[in-house]
Parts: sequence; structure tokens; C-alpha cells
Amino acid sequence: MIKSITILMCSVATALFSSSYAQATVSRPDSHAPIGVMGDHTHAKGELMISYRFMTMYMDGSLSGTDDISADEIATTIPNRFSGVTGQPPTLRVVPTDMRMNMHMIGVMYAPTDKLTLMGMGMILSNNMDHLTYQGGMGNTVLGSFTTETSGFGDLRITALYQLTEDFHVNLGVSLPTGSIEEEGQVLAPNTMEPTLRLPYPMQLGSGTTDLLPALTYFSKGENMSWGSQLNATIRMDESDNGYSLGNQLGFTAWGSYMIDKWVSGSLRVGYLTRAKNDGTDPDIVAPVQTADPDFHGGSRLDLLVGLNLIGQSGFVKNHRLAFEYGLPVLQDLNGPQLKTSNVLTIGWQYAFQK
Ligand SMILES: [Cu+2]
Repeated sequence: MIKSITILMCSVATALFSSSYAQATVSRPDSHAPIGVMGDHTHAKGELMISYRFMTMYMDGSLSGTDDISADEIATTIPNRFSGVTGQPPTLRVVPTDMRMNMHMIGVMYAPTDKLTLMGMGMILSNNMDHLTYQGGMGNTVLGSFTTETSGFGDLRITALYQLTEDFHVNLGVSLPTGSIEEEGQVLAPNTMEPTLRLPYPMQLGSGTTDLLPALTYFSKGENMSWGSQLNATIRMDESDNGYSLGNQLGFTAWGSYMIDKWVSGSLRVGYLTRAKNDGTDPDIVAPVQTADPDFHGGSRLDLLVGLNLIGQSGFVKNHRLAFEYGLPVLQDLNGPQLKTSNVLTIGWQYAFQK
């Protein structure tokens, strides 16, 4: 029994990694965009690709427009939109100080024809946010701090990529609301109580809406360089079950990659993202905190990113890709007060083979 399992595993491994089964030639490292770009490439007929990405984003401190705003300033000057509700203070009294967002993304791509590639992506997210709570209804005495955490499945994305010309393809995707929008957590209220409440929008795992994800991608290459750009959007098609929708989003990115050796390329990229405020509110999200206010969402951000793409040349790692990309925002203009992005890191593994 063990012997036959061993033989089976060896033949599977041989089939997966031997050159007769996998592609005869090795792709260029820069034939994929930097790993932070989604839906950047298509595949040849019959090719299947599996991928895993880990993306981590850190946010630290708040901005109002382009200006920094301190926790004390938020707690004493920014009006609480729920102040008319019993027990709600006139200003925001709970201030997020930083947030860590981790995403694990599993992707599959398959090309039924040379023109058409289909892509599916599922994700698991975890969010962690630290807060300060100010005592009572006014003043700048800090009562204490607390952390909220959420984790689970996010939204599921299905996209069709259609090759228009050698250098251009269009993406038409849909994001399905599989991620929870009813995550709860224990908070520290200004009145010293510690209730468990539905957490504000940035801590939820999904958008709650069916979203359309159109994009237009340009990708071209020379002898040892490649370059491309993508214009993409996220359009909310409906309202979530809890009566709101997150803002529509528009993104533009452009990159250039240089092939340092046949197994490694380096990249530079700019990424611009602009998002509208939320539309409507969840009646169960009522708290004196900026994240509960739909007007304190959205804004725009320009990132500068550096990346590295590696591709295995022979043996076990042949045609396996490993990529890294690290980005820092250079401009942020947020509907705030809102936490500002401090840095973004993406690490990915991709493997394509002929089915
Ligand atoms: Cu692919």
C-alpha cells in the first residue's frame, strides 16, 4: 500500500515538474505584472494557473483631507453624527489609532481559448484595529484602549479576461457578497461599559453588495523590459441587506519591469485609487467613532511601489513564480478623519501549466 502511494506520488511529482509535461520553455519573469496588480495577464489556450497571494496593509494615524489630525483633536472637535441618539456624546469619543489588514488570496486561471481567460479568486481576511476611548462626553482624558479583531472568508471574485489585441485585454469581473458584514466585537465605551456591538464598516469582511469589476489592461514588452498599465473600477450594483453600500472605486496603475537576469526582474509602479463615501448606514452601526460615519470613508491615494519577480528555471521550481511588492503612499487625501495607509506588502506564488 505504502509502496503504491509512493509510486503514485512520484509519478504525480514527475508529471508536474518534468519538462515534457510542463511547458517546454520557461516564461520571462517580467511577463507578469508586479504581484500587486490583478488580472494583468491572460493565458494561452488550455493553460491553467494556480496562485496564492498574501497582502498585508498597515494604517497608522488619521488624516482629514491631506492634514494629520491627532486623537485628542478628533475627540474634542469632530461632531458625532449620532449625537441626537440617547446616550451619544456630541463629539467622537472613540478614536482608531492603527489597523492591520491581512488578506490571503487563492486564485485559479484557465484559458478555454487563446482569446478568453477565466479567473476565480477567493480570500480569507483578518483585521485588527486599536482604539483609544475618551472619558465621558467632553475633555481629553483618555479612559483606556481596546482592540477589535475580525477574520473569515471575504468576497468571491469571478472575472473573464478577453484579449482585444496582442497588447490589450478587457476584464469583466463580478464580486459576490460572500464575506460577512455582521462581525461583532467588544468595545470600551466612553461611559466605561464594555458592550459587544456590530463593528464599523472597515472591520467587516465583505462589501455586502454585488460589485462589477471592469478593467482595461495594456501590457507590452521589449528585449529585456516590459511595461503596462491598467484602468479599473469597482461599481456597487445594489445595496447590502443592511441598507448601505460602500463607495464606488476607480483605480489606475502603470508599471515598468526590467529583466535583470532570465530568472529575475525588478519593477517600479505607481498606483492611484479613488473611492467615494459610503452610501447609507447600517442601523446597527451607531457609535461615536469615525469608522461608523459613512462620510468618513473614501478619498484618494497615490502609491509608489517596488517589486521583484522570480521564476524557477529547472527541476522542481521550473516555471514556479515567486514575487514581492512593497509600496508606500506618496499622496493621500481622505474624507476624514480616517486612518491613513502607512505601507502595503504583497507576496505571491504562481504556477501555470498546460492542462
Ligand atoms: Cu495567470
